[in-house]
Amino acid sequence: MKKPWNVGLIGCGFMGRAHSNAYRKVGNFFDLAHQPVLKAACARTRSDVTAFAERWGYESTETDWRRLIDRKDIDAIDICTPNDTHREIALAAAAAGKAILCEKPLARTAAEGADMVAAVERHKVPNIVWYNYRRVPAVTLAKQLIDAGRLGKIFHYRAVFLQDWTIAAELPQGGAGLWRLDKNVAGSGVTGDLLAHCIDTAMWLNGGIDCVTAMTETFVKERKHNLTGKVEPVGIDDACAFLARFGNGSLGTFESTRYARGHKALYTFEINGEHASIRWDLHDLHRLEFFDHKDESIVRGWRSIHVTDREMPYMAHWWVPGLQIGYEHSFVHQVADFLNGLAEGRAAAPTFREAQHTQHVCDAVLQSASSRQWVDVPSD
Ligand code: SOE
Repeated sequence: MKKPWNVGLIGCGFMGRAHSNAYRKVGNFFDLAHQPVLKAACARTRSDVTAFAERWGYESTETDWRRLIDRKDIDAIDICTPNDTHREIALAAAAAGKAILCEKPLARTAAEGADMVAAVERHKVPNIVWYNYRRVPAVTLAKQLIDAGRLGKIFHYRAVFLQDWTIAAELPQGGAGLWRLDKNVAGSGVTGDLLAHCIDTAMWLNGGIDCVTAMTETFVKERKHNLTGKVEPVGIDDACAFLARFGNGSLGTFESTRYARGHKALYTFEINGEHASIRWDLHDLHRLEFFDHKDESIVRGWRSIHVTDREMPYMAHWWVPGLQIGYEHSFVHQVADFLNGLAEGRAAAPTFREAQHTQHVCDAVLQSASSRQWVDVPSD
């Protein structure tokens, strides 16, 4: 008999849907000691949360997240709200002894993140941040190949995350759906939203980043604010490119923008090592490209590995070899790993403390862009 694990989800937007889908599916595909129960959904607007709860099968609703956290029948709080609320909700949830699953980025700044790390560690509550791309099977396979030494010494790490949805100058900032353009709410633009993913994956695959030098640009300087109705300065970075030095001696280049016409979510990375190289592309997420210099020269070349065999990460839980899975499955994998960790009394990555390293890199990137200097990344 599985143990019920009661989830209280706060925020009913895009990520609320992605996480709810994962809670619903995970028990069908993974053998777990716990079964997620969609106990309560919470959002400020009664009609929104009622419709969301009906669609996804939540047993009850709340419109005040503090009431949700006070409830004795909730084991875990899932934070899917805009970034400016993460710290306050996490601190209250930790004090109430709830497990916490927090949407990325952990916080707007490393200072906020530090309070969150301190709270979950003080109250000893299980915690994780939803950096979901780690759990795309092809990305996890890249990690296994690197850890097995197949690339040898790593020289280069190259990542981009390109979008084009904010090019129109008439697009307002702020409010539902557009809070990512409001610096007070989001904390930053592409750095915290998109590069945070690239940084998390990069440090997981290639180790810590020592220092960075960055440039940012805000192409549209003023936008109407949806909440005030006034035209206000835009504070976020629309685009950011930075160079990084990793602790292992390799060089990193990172670029992100919401102004790359034609790209909706092109996240790619390439890693070049002494013996081999690896390349991955979110638009073809079930494939890992691999070049091995040890291959015989007459057949040497980039191979495109279709990551669907049972021996490949997570794939034994899904269909038969050759049939691929997609974006939403990375969230299912995260819940499975988190619950396995819970059952075995160990943390699943990235914990708040691990995700705080990404906050430090983001802060250093933004600091470097404004000072035009190389900035060292704090190590804790
Ligand atoms: C932004 O458009 C966004 O939805 C990010 O917030 C997500 O984290 C990313 O995975 C896709 O793009």
